[in-house]
Amino acid sequence: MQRTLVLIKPDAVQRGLCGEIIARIERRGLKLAAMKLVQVTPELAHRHYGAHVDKPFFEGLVRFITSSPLVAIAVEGENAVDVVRTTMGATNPVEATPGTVRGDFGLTIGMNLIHGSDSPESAATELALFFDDGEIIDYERDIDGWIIES
Ligand code: IDP
Ligand code: MG
Repeated sequence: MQRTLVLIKPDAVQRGLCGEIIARIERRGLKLAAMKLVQVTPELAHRHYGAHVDKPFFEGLVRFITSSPLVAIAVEGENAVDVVRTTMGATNPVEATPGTVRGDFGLTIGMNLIHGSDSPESAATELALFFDDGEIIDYERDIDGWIIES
């Protein structure tokens, strides 16, 4: 079992796509373990996207991610990190496969709708930025016996 951080980015919130994106995550069989609307501060943006600080797009990325609220979700399930990444599609929507979030709703790389952690290690770091321990809820779903082979 893994947990990963999903961010429904400001462009998707503004476009009214939260329900659509959450539905895709749920239909995949993944479980919501925590969820909240967050107005990201420049400080949080710098911590979350610290790996990109030297990239030419960094300043624009921080401006975008702090421009309007986003939805932060702790997503749980078997191989959650990779399953979320394939559900998202490639970083650049031009290259994202139709059927993925970015491939169905995105057009430009700067507004690509969704974030998902890229490894279990970054998931742990990123989840800690957005959620306190007590906010991530451990609970059982009866349906899981029909989603996950025992
Ligand atoms: P990812 O979101 O698919 O993991 P990363 O390479 O980690 O992609 O980049 C983080 C975010 O930075 C991207 O989702 C995108 O919003 C933005 N970004 C990445 N590359 C570019 C670029 O070349 N121009 C503008 N924004 C970019
Ligand atoms: Mg990334």
